[in-house]
Amino acid sequence: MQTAPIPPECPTVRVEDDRTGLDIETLKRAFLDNLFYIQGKFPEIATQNDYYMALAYTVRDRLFRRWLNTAETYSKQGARTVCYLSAEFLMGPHLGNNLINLGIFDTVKQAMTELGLDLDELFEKEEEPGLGNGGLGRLAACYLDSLASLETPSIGYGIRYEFGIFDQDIKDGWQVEVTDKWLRFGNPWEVARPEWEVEVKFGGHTQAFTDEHGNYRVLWVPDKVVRGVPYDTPISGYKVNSCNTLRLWAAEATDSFDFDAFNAGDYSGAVFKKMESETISKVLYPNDNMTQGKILRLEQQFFFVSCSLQDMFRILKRQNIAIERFHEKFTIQLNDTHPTIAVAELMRLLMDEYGMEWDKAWSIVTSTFAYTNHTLLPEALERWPISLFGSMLPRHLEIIYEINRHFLDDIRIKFPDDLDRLSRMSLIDESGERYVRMAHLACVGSHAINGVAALHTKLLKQDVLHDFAEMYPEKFVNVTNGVTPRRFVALSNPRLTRLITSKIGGNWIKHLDDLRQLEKYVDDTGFCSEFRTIKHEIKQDLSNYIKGLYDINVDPNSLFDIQSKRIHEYKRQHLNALHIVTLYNRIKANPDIDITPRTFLFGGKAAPGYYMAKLIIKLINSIADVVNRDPDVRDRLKVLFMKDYSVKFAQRVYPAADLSEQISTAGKEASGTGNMKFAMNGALTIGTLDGANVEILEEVGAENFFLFGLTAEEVSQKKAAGYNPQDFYSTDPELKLVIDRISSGFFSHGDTELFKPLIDDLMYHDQYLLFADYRSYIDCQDRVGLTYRDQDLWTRMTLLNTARTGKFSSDRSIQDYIDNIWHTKPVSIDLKEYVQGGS
Ligand code: GFP
Repeated sequence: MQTAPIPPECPTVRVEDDRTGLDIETLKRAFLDNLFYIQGKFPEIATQNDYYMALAYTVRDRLFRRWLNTAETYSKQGARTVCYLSAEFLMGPHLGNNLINLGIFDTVKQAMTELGLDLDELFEKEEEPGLGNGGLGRLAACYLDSLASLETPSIGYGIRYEFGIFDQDIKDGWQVEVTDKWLRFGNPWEVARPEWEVEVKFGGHTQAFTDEHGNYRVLWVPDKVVRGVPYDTPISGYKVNSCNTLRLWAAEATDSFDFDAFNAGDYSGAVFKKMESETISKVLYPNDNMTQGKILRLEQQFFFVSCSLQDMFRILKRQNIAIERFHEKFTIQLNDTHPTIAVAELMRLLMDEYGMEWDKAWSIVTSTFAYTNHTLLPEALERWPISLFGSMLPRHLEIIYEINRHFLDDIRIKFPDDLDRLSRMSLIDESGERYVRMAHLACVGSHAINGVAALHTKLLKQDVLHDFAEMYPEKFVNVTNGVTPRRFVALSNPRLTRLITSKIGGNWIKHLDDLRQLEKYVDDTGFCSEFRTIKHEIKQDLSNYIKGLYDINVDPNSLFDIQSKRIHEYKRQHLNALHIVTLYNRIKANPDIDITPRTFLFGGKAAPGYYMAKLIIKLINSIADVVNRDPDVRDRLKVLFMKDYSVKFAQRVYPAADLSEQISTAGKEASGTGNMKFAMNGALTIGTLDGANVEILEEVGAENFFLFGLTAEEVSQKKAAGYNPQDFYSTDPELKLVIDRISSGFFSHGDTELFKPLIDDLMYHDQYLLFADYRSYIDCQDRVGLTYRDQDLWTRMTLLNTARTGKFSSDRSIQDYIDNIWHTKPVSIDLKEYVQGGS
């Protein structure tokens, strides 16, 4: 759509103070104004949700000035821009985060109090956009926060799912999925931009033709066209004026109504096309490191990728930048393989829409893309059956074949006569049914490939992407993940934030390495006791919350032992369960045994189709039922599965933990980010040498970390040597007792069948080596229990954890991407007084 330039005679419009002012009186006035004019309510009839909405609009107004100034500055400067393509953005609630970033948290709290409202209650009203499954989507959200805070021009591109990750209920110990209707009360943070909609084609066939210059060209004749409508959300940076954009695409039918069908009396047929098109952005796939090869999933991927690339061409045009300079203007990060079809789509756009020849287009494509891999599980590497792919994206399949032809030639040159290598590396898997290998396409089409922790990158090069590391050693870099200290400390742990700031000033929120200055207080008994008191108060808060939600008493003096993350066999929540049963057995054998009281808390969702993960949830709940009721336990153990784990909930949980469970089988967890959030908030980690645990241990020091288990190398060796879990079962009496007790139906009302699939799997396969790591885990847990009794030592260790987690700020990760992959420059934003008109 054409923009309409402002006529010179247009008067200057001053931004109203009510939309920008940050003092208490202005905030109160603006809030009431929004309640009246946007929510259409007066206080007597307003609901808490109305108040939340009025406040959200008040804060959004304050972002708009920054947002528009930022967009205008980027546009004028034609600034090089990071485009972060991600099928998932697990943003978490916006309100609190924006208050922190704008530096108005305390003022707004005060304003609300003066109006008789409780800010914390308003926070609770926010429906969080759960547009992600777990770590990958949450990482994307942290990165947007850091990109804005580092004043880096960037756009996050994704899908505006109408239904995000399901809400989790627990019934009779089992997970039950409930639709997440996050948009039901409206979303005050987004702005629809229908004027920037684009069309996305699907299906049909291609036709070759010769253009007027005699060049070979291809025309794609689709059989379906869908509209993509962008919805923009401002992403504020921390105490800077920069405010970037998250642009999420919603699918709509090109003609919303089929009037021919309607007039012919086919009323349902008339709306069918509309519904079918909108299905594309209807729901987030609750996938769990498994590709399901579903048509809708590929449609979603292509849909948002095509929308986003077309949007970049629109921006190029508006900024008057030549198509040939696409890669100078944009650097595109592929967040996992989900957006990899972008490689073929950018080729198509450059060649078919803009008439560029192959070599030139390919050089632009490979200068533009970089690919982040997030997994070491081979089953998680996406591939699409050729038949499905070709019928949905016929032109892209042709392009991929052509990329492959060039690529296989390159392999032949570098590794002559190596047929095995050719078939291993080909973009097309021809070992059975033919598939397009998306990870291979990502590697070939990108100039940089990164893993998300040092060990992960090393293992990628060694195993999963070994051939590619030999072919393109220069492409591989590591970028260890990070998390934003704004949301995960400043917002979620205000008490700790105040204490730290009172000692070392507030700079650490932006320069997390400054936390090192806390080390000098490690022998300061006054400080340590304050540190400990804060942890205790937060545990008390969580206990109260749990009491309100579950009517369970949890003792804040007990050790809070927490494992919260998606439920997956490799993450080994069931190993944690085996430890609980071990302690329980010890108590049953000797009711007066002296053990450190513990509260075991679990949180996380299982993919709806992942039976074993759901059975693990049932097991934890079944153990909880018995342990929590048994009078012999005398409250020394408490077990709780906290339902419906979300970002909002996570913010309560991280600060309250004493012990963070990071117990995946070594070599399976790419990085982990929960491990970082726990450690920052002063929890000690019990963990394997897996993912970023390795680096956390390096930073905090081995003496402040509870390490156990086999290393990744030992895991491979053990498997190669023929691992037999029963060797451990038959030689470790405690393990045997634990397994026998579960098998006997003790935790399942005598039902010996219920947990049989899980137990049989452990006894006869144990792919994730729980039995092999059991003894070392239990011994390590015993050390944890003993150490906790020495509260001075424990506090010292926790303080050193917080002090040494600077490396795990997402600011550092983003700076690594900038330095090693993107090569962008910060652009600082001046806030103008006026929004439009001459000055
Ligand atoms: C995945 C990996 C994690 C990693 C995140 C972010 O998380 O190890 O920390 O991506 O890179 F498994 P999930 O999406 O599987 O939770």
